[in-house]
Amino acid sequence: MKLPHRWTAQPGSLTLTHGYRHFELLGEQGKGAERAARLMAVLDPQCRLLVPLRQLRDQGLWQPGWQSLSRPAAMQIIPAIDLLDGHCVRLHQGDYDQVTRFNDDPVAQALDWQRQGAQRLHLVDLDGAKTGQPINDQAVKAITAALSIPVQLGGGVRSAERAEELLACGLDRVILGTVAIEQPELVKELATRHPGKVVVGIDAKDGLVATRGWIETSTVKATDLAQSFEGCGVAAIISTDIATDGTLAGPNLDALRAMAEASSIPVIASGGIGTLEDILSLLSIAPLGVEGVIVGRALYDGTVDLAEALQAIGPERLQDALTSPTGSITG
Ligand code: AMZ
Repeated sequence: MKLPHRWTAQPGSLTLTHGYRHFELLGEQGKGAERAARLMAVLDPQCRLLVPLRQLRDQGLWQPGWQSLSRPAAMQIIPAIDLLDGHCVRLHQGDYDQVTRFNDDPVAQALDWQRQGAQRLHLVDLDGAKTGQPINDQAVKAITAALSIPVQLGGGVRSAERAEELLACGLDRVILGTVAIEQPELVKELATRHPGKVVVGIDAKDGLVATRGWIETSTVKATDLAQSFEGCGVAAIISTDIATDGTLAGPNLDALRAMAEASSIPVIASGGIGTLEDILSLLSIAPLGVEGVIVGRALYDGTVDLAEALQAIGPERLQDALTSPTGSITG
């Protein structure tokens, strides 16, 4: 019997888990099979606990301190390249009329961030997001071929054929935004066919989901959309707060906390990072399942140094956050 390590506590158990929602259990040497059988009896198919943690504790199946001690997940810092007509740009709050052009050589830019230690690259085809057409494919494919780190792409991925074409070209993950709201079944099918490869991009304006280059806003709550993909194999949710995107004003921690609480799918924070302190502030919600952060303008402007940030957010720092929760985690 293969027992997963990752667990999600029921909301009612949060006081018992000191606010931890997502955590890992360690086996006890020599008692793996017996423990697994007892644990399987209190889990649903998505590995959610069906009973309060108190009951597990009373049965000797869980105790504070078991969580994530062997394999702390790292908070990934993911540099972003937004492509508009083949150039590296940043928009202010996603507004196509407020463009800053930073580099005309996207491959050189991508290689530079890989050289500085990035473990993953986030690409956005802004023309694709607006028009649904793959306008920046030449740059996307050249970057994917040049880099050795995994590359993910969002913007204009609106069909299974397009998603699969990109994965076949070597993209590690495809990000689906507009179709997540317009054709959720497509996302679920793709996530089932390509485990670990499908990410949902949820871009929110005042908590409501925006689509098509953020030109349209829906009446769907971002947290409801996140919840609707629970248990269907989506690798992560990229949660973007449009009001802070491209502003360097700091992340919207409340919105991110709500997104992390809405489902057990890992959340990648996007929008508003301006300083190293902004990145470190996310550690307070890392135990809720926030596993990465996308950084764009701050890297181009030099207000965040990628190598320094990667160093600062190393596993030891994260371990501190996981083992010493603060009041802000439990809210
Ligand atoms: O900045 C924008 N206006 C913008 C942007 N960065 N509009 C869309 N996007 C990104 C989303 C997501 O990664 O954050 O494009 C992707 C979604 O594209 P689509 O085509 O699936 O809705």
